[in-house]
Amino acid sequence: MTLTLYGFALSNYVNKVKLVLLEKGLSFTEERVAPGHQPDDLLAASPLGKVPFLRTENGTLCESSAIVEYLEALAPTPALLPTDLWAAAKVRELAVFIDLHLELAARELYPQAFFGGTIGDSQKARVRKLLDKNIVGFKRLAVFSPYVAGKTFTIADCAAYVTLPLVALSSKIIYGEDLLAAHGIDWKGYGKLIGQRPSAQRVDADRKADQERSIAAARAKS
Ligand SMILES: N[C@@H](CCC(=O)N[C@@H](CS)C(=O)NCC(=O)O)C(=O)O
Repeated sequence: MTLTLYGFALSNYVNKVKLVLLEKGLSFTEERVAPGHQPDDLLAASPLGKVPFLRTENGTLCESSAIVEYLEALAPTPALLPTDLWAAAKVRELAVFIDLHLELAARELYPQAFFGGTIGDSQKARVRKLLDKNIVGFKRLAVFSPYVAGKTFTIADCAAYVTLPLVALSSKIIYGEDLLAAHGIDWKGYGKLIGQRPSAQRVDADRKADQERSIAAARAKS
């Protein structure tokens, strides 16, 4: 199966999928696509212009969670979901929770935290309330012993590893307080553990290289 991952190395959702591809030892190529600037043929693959999407011999697939599920079925070993049905459902529950209730809430802060924009005070207050509530909820579900869903590395770790630093960093920049740490989540310790994996090291190295390329390109323009 020929697999091509479309996106860019700064994207957390792209990196979630890339972690799965790397963990499974699947061979794949990457095509850089900047978000929101897609010609019609790419919009056919990802109708909202979002990344990632995956091209396979069967066609294209968007939405990182659908891609992850497809890859798990395509290459069942090493397994990133438990074989027990219920245990697998609990891992999926946590992975969805991370995307919907941590990442999507924190995402509202990114324009000001990372991209030089501004967001209003009422938005900041609303997101703060939501994050406080959702992080407490996340703490109830997450296990961290040592992996986010329990004893084994799973798709929930692929979501957590790319999301937790963004929640921590964006809240620190906007509110002056890392809300994950404030709620007692040792995301740095967890990040160190996952960061030892070759898959995570590759994702981190690619992200840094992409960041440096963007900075150099912006400098060259000015
Ligand atoms: N639910 C989507 C979210 C993907 C997403 O939001 N990707 C961002 C990059 S991290 C993007 O493409 N944003 C551009 C846009 O929304 O126009 C997924 O899981 O794949």
